[in-house]
Amino acid sequence: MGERPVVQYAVEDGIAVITIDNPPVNALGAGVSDGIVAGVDRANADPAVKAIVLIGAGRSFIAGADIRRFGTKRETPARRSYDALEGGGKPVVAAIHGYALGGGLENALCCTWRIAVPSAKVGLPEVLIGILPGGGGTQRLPRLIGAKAALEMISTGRHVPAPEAKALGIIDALVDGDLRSAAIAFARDVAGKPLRRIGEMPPPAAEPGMFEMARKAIARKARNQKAPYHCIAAVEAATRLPFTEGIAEEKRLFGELENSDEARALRYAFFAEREVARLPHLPKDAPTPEIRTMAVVGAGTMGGGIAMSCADAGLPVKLLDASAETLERGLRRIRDNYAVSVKRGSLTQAEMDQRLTLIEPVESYADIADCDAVIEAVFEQIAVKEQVFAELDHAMKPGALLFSNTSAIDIDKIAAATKRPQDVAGTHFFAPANVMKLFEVVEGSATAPATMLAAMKLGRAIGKVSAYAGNCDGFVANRSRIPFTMEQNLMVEEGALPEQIDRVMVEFGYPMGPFAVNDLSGLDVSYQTRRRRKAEDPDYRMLPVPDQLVEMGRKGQKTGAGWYRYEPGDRMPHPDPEVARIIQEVAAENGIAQRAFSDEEVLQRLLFGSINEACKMIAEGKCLRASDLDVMWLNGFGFPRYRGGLMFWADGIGAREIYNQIAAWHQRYGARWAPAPLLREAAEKGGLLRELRAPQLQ
Ligand code: 3H9
Repeated sequence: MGERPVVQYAVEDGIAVITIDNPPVNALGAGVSDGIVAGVDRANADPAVKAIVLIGAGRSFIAGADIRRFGTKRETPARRSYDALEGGGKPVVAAIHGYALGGGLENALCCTWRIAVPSAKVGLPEVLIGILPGGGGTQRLPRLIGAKAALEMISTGRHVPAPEAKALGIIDALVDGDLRSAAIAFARDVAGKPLRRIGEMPPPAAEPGMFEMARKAIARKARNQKAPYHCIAAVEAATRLPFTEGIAEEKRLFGELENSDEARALRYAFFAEREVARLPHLPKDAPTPEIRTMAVVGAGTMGGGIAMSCADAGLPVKLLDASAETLERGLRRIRDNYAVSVKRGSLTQAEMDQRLTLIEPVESYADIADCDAVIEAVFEQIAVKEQVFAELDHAMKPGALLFSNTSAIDIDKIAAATKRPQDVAGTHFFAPANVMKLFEVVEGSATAPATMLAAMKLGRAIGKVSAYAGNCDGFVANRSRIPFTMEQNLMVEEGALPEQIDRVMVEFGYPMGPFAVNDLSGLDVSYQTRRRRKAEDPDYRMLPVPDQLVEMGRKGQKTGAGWYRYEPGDRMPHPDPEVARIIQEVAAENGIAQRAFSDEEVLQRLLFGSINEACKMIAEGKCLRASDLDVMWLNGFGFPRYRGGLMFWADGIGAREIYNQIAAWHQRYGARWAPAPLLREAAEKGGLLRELRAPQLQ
């Protein structure tokens, strides 16, 4: 038997049905566009065919061009499916379910009609992978729905739900029931009606100043990127050029983006975020227990945020706290957080009310015994955690999964407080838990594969990006950040000012510099941690500058001063000569020579130590893939997505150069810069850092 064709053709009731069948998401891979062209030609040539339906098999219409093929050499087809669909003499009905994205929606826009099931989503998300719609979308969508609405869709790349798409005029009809039969019936109805070709519509009008305003609005977010600006330029072209010239302009702009650094980085990030979901070292046949009901222990800031994440995803959650007062305070905080979203317009009051009904406050372990999984989010102290897990072990039904949101405590010690360590894993959220996407799943030495898989799935189900972490101090994400934070502080002692370091990182693409972030989250937390660490380890390197700031009452924004000073009622950081003076004093007391830093040195000192640490964690098997670390930095630490991630960015410099620099710093600064053997190996072999994998995956 031959392989099933990626495009199938059938005629039913005088209607030709062209079905795209290219799993998993009907991307426009090899043969798909040719298959559509052949189907359309065949239908147009057959007098018995009155109209044509274009539909997707499986879970989606068409998710767009095959992203894997970008940046590779591709043959230019003799005729594009877009031209064939729009140019024929018979009406074509696009029947949409699942997703019609990118080239998928662009093909649909070349059809005469578009119908969809209510759950479908449409969009032109190309900007998110550093390109622009290159199949006529920038010219047809503005003609169909107006320049303003099209500009918004194309420059955000957002997925528009079918009912909204109908209101915008993208979808002609919403249909319930079997889509294929509905599409055939619709096609029979419209057969013989005049054909409306979007490409023949006049250029849409644009409000004066609209494009200039759009450029201004994205200036901060689109720093260092071309694609968002090219998207605006392409829509602008639609408003002032005849269709064919607009298409030529779109093609020209697309050509400038396809192989750009940002497009390569964003494509890499797209696939890294899919790869991170896989745990190939676990047995293939491990079951994945279903989690339908959740409990969270601890109604503090983290616990509340976790409960919100569950409720946001429609998952019922019981929130347990031993103290009625803490519980009430926690609930108030949750209500206040939702109310802010309602005020901002990102949530409706009805949605807020619905979410609140999913969060049930309870005061005893017996009340949560029946839940499928529980996440502990209590005070970060081993004795407290052990007590909670002993209670959970006693109370929870057999098979319930016991997760800890610890960011610092050994999962094995926590699991040892139970008689079911196989059911225990870490599920580490990043603050604020209801906002940050990263969800580290920590495997203890006794954690069962089923527990790991269920935790990974739970993360995805609540809209997070789940990533594997081995059990080690700091787990993977935070451990990889330690050198960054250390160098940030040590450079200051050597003479780089916080405002220089922050500027370098903002110019690099971070939304905020690390010192401004410290001020936002408060300097006192890490101050306490340092004291604790010093008590445990006399060799622990203290940080006298931030220590002194805290001791002077400069704890960050909340006290009106930290690394910067703040005007009342304003969050804008102002460089403070007082801080410069403290730095000089500390340096003088400790005999640290002051010098100037180039911006490049600042950037490299901050990031190279983390690359080195990543190599160590991969060699230890704590981090499975370098690309997992990239996903963590993108979703947990605000690393600029258009740079792919820490290790992808590192490859732009090269393992050899990074190794040489680290080796030089090792000579100069000592043990903390000892190069990782895996980094040395990559440098010697000329390998790519982003392709490094843990021993258990080899
Ligand atoms: C474009 O169209 C350019 C045009 O303007 C024309 C220019 C000339 N290509 O995400 P999932 C794979 S640009 C290749 O886990 P979900 C994905 O890697 C494109 N592969 O599922 C994964 O594979 P695996 C514009 C793709 O249900 C599997 O499908 N379109 C593509 O969570 C399942 O994916 C986009 O940017 C693709 N286009 O989400 C849409 N799409 O199983 C990109 C998916 O091996 N895609 N795969 O890991 C998405 O946003 C999501 O995949 C989607 C489904 C929402 C569709």
